[in-house]
Amino acid sequence: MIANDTIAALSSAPGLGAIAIVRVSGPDAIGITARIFNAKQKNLESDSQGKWNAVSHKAYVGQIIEPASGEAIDEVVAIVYRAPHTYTGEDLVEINCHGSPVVTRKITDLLLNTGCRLAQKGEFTKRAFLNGRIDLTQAEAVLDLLTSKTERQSRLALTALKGALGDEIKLVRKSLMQLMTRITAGIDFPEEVGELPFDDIAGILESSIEKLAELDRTSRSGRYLRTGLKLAIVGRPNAGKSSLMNKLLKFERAIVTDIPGTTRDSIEEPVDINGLPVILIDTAGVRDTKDTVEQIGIDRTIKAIAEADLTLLLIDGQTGPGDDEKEIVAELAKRQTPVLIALSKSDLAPEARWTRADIQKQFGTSLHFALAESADEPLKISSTTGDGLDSLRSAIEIFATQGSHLQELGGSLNERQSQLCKRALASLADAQKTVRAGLPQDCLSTDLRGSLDALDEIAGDVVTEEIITEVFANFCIGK
Ligand SMILES: Nc1nc2c(ncn2[C@@H]2O[C@H](COP(=O)(O)OP(=O)(O)OP(=O)(O)O)[C@@H](O)[C@H]2O)c(=O)[nH]1
Ligand SMILES: [Mg+2]
Repeated sequence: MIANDTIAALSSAPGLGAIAIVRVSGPDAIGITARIFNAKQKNLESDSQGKWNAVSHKAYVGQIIEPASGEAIDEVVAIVYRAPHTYTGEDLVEINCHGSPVVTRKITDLLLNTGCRLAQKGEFTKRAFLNGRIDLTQAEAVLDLLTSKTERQSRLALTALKGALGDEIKLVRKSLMQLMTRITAGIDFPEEVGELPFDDIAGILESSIEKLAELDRTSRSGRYLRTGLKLAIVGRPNAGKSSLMNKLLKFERAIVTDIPGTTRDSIEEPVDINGLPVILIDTAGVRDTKDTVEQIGIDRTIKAIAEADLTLLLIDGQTGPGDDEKEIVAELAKRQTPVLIALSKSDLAPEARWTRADIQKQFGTSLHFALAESADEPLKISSTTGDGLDSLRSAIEIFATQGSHLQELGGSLNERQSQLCKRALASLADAQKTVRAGLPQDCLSTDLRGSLDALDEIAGDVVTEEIITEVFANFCIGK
């Protein structure tokens, strides 16, 4: 795509800063900048008509000048990038000016009055995509990187930005494309090429399904990484829930007393747990009560369980599980919210040893445990000494990432990508049925085409204007 207009916008954060960057991109980016920029070396690099022959990837020191009045606006450094090796794939100039909102507005206004149009949200990145500099997964990774709140998020976004996620999809796409070509050749030239054995087809379908299913499993972790994992701490009154919340937050957010029923309302706070954005929810302890206010709090605990991605059932290590936990365990069993169990106050009860099996037996219910049995030793924690909190953080991390190697898989699928991945998987499952039923091989082409189309849409090889608009709508102006 060659855009015929040149866009400009402030690309650094709005507001006061030491420096700011105004970006200009498009066919006339250098010409327009030249009209408002008086570079110290500019004259040396002008042709006979006075046109600025700026050298690519070079920084020019100079002044921004209001053309009408000749008034100097700011002392800046303009970096020129010539197409095609630029962020957008077009001629691009980055004007590094002083970070005053007055200066940046003035420079942007000058550019807009000299032939630029104000860039739309994400338009620089959109142009990079349309010019084939990046695929759609990389464009989405740009947004993920910009909005990342933890180190883990930004590392993962950077991996996808380098194109690793798109490459994984392209590998599957390539083998399915080869399969389709081979099947077609076999049908068109039965004598020369011959039909591909069904076992070979089944093998390729199976490995493609396996890979796509593995990638799709990353989407749940991706959601936790992008929007945060909701973790509700639940248990009977006085189990130590609020103390744990405060310890994880490293500040005294919730009231702690030795009076059972201290916490009345659910309290939510964000916290970084091993690089994961987690929304901690401290809840009112559940028990039979005639106190109206306490009962409202308990109703809110039940609601928190329903909304949580993960619950931590905290059992007082001094007493172990008992009748007091009955109601809450029943609720957890009913909701099937993933559960981690921890025994609290290990400083007072170092010998506590209840396992998940003991708890299942005691209550005769089957809970939906967050981790596999092997990874789920009974956690013993103390909010007083901090013992066991690292193990608790690891357990939360293992649950959120499902132990999957998101880095190696190139990132995690977002909602859009996951839906397309599921569509590709459904088409491949249909193809498998066709193979198993021993139907003629030409029956496979519709299903293979269906999965290829879905995969193409993930990387953006084939997308509608509507999808592009939707992807870039979440960006900010200047990116
Ligand atoms: N020694 C020791 N005491 C603890 C620990 N955790 C909590 N406590 C004490 O246990 C009592 C209850 O703690 P909270 O954190 O308020 O318990 P809770 O589960 O929030 O109770 P409710 O809000 O009533 O449901 C307080 O006296 C805490 O100081 C711990 O790890 N070790
Ligand atoms: Mg409390």
